Amino acid sequence: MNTQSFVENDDTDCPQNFQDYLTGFFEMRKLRLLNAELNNPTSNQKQNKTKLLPTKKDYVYQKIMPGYHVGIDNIPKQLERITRNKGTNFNLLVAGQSGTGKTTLVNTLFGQTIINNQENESLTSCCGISKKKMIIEADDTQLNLTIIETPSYGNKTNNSMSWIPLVNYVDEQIRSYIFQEEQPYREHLQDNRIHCCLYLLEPNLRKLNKLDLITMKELSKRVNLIPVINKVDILNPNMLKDLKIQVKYTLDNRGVSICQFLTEFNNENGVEFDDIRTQYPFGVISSDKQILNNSGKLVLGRKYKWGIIEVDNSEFSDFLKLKQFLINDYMVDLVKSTESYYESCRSELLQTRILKARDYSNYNAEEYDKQASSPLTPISIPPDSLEELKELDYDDIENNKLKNYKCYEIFNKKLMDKIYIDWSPEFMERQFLFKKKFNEIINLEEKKFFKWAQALKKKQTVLNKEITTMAKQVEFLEGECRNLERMVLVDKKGGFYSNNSSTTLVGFHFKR
Ligand SMILES: Nc1nc2c(ncn2[C@@H]2O[C@H](COP(=O)(O)OP(=O)(O)OP(=O)(O)O)[C@@H](O)[C@H]2O)c(=O)[nH]1
Ligand SMILES: [Mg+2]
Repeated sequence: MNTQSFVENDDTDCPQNFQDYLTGFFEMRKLRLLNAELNNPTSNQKQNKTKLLPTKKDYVYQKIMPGYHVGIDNIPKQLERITRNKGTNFNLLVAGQSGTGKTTLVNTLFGQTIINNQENESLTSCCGISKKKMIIEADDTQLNLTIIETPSYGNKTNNSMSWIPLVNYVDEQIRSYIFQEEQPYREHLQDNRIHCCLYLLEPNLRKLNKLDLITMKELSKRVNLIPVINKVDILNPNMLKDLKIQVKYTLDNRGVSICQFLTEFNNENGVEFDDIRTQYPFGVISSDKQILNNSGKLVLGRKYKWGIIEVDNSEFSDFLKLKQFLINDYMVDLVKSTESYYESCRSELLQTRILKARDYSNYNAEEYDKQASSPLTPISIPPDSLEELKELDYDDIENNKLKNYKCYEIFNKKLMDKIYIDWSPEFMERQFLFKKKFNEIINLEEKKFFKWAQALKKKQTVLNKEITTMAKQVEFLEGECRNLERMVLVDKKGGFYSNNSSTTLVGFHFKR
């Protein structure tokens, strides 16, 4: 199967080189490794050795006396009670281009209009991302649900960079949580980390949009991604089958991983979630309108001239499978697996902050000037703090214990955010475009200046010639003046003079 042809504008839409650009924590890792290599080529090996998490190997297997009831079998019930009382937080990102049916699908999943499109505009909205928090209660159980949507996604004339704010938003939620955890009071800690992303695709039989592909690829590195083809009611079963095969094949071949974190998490917990890997993409029909079905029952569905389709009719739609996976079976697993991803991001960020400190403690202004491309941006660190940074053990950072906190204090959120911005593809692209524009302006001005200088030179030559001619004329006229003076003198003394034209005076010799 040829996936090349299934991706729209493969060579022209989103810039190829940015497809492999990494942002956020991936960028951080790149920066950290680069810094480590620049400063100490052998440091990578040293860093890898630190692994402090206790493993099951540390435990001793203890048998309980037969007939004695310890009560550990009640732990699941206790957890159930806690979950019932506290509720479960679930942050669901519903992404996809405008009009793919994101709002409708969310409403269909929860069986009522929990979001409406008018309201969407007034929700907490930033960079084309809207967010709504709600508490859903059913059977004594509470779900603290946050729906993050991307209204009007892909509506720009040039969408090559549209995916970056969305991906940055996902990273920012993790970064924000890490920094919130460092605060002394954590009661108001807001957990906005994305647990799962439903990415909605149009039922387009011809092409997979390039923006969709790159967004899914980048999101799949960060969240549990589930691709969904919506509005499959416009396709017949064979068309839907073909489309699913095409989409699956393309995503597999373009490195888009489905629920990657769930997979990693599964391996650790000895569970296999094969269904999600074999069944994706889900082809669904969504509708937030209730209609009367043939048995006279109100159901969610769509009405056509020829009849009706219920959204949960498994013959035409995978809606039930999706709902089963997302809510009934694996919601907690999706949340838990995000936690393990968070751990790796947290460790990445903290390590980067320590290694940044090492770089600054070795910081040499002259060296910095020599390497214009150095990833170090000068910041002002008080001299005593700099001394403290110099004293830390960077080869074995665990030796520093709480002293490492000094690094976290200096390389705080503000500074780390700046580093992220400096390294983000969007910033780099903008920097590149500004530099290009600046060079174009300089070239244009230089050309103008050159033309102007040439014209001035020409003018100068003409003027010089004029000056020479005029100087000659002046010289000639001065000569004439002198002759006339002499003639006047001769006349006064009673000598001879002529009234004729000046030419007769040329070469006239006076006797004084
Ligand atoms: N035929 C059909 N139409 C659908 C389906 N799902 C949604 N729609 C229609 O698609 C249109 C757009 O749906 P929305 O839910 O507003 O799409 P959106 O992705 O939220 O759009 P933005 O908020 O602009 O990004 C509406 O008219 C929906 O009724 C479906 O499964 N089948
Ligand atoms: Mg919407």
